[in-house]
Amino acid sequence: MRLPLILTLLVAAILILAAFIYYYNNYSDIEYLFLQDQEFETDTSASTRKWLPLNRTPQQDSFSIVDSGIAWLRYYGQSASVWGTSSLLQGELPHNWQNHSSLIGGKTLSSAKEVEGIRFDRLNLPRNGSYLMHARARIINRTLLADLSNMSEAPKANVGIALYCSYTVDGKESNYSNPDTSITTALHLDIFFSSFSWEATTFVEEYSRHLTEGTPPWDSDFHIALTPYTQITNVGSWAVLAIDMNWALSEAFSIFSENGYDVDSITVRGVQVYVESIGCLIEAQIDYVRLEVLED
Ligand SMILES: [Ca+2]
Repeated sequence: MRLPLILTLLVAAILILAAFIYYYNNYSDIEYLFLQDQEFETDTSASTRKWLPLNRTPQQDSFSIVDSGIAWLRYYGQSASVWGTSSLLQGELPHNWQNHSSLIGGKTLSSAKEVEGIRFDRLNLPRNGSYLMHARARIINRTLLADLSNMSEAPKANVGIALYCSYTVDGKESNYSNPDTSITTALHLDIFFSSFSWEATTFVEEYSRHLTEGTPPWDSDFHIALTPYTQITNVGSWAVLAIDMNWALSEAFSIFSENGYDVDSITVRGVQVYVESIGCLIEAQIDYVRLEVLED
């Protein structure tokens, strides 16, 4: 009677060990997205700059620069009907819009190499709390500009980081660089550091967790917007955020699923830090955006 019991225990132990090895190997296969010049140390005036200034819906008194260790972004959003952005780009935007420098990826920041994209699989995401985005930023100015009677929606002002991704459905990858903006080919994943909307007489915090589809002629892509639990609320003082990338990536896949899209993986191909607004002035500074992988 004893031998079968020992055998059973032995087999159970081997199975547990095999499961552990499988689990560990799977996770250790993950490659992580990092950023070049995540401390903003190379000024945008330098030819070796890693971040490219961009301005969508250009307006007077708007700019995006990296200077003396700080990314400084300002968008003067007078329009009552059109969003605009001041941003800094690294990597490639969808539809062949623009590209600059290169994202880096790998198992650690020190071993990360230039890559076209970093893929995250729905069924094999970085563990909860193991992959963090730290950002230090402050809002310099947030002011209502538009005449409220002309507004088609509430004036809004956001600061954040956008991950531009191709995606796969049933293993088939979207045609990220397709210049035809009437075709859905990309995910724009917006993670807000600060998100405010004008209500009656004041700015109030917005908490986003939704998917929208782009409006041509801009694009027809998927846009997922996420606000972390803690965001920058006051104007003037520096704030430090720690965003769990497991949360952001898991939420993106959940939101796709809730909207009926069965997406298996996303591949980050471009990143922008930005301010954006409609009907408001928004000005912010970012000291760093550090992506960090924690050891076991
Ligand atoms: Ca810095």
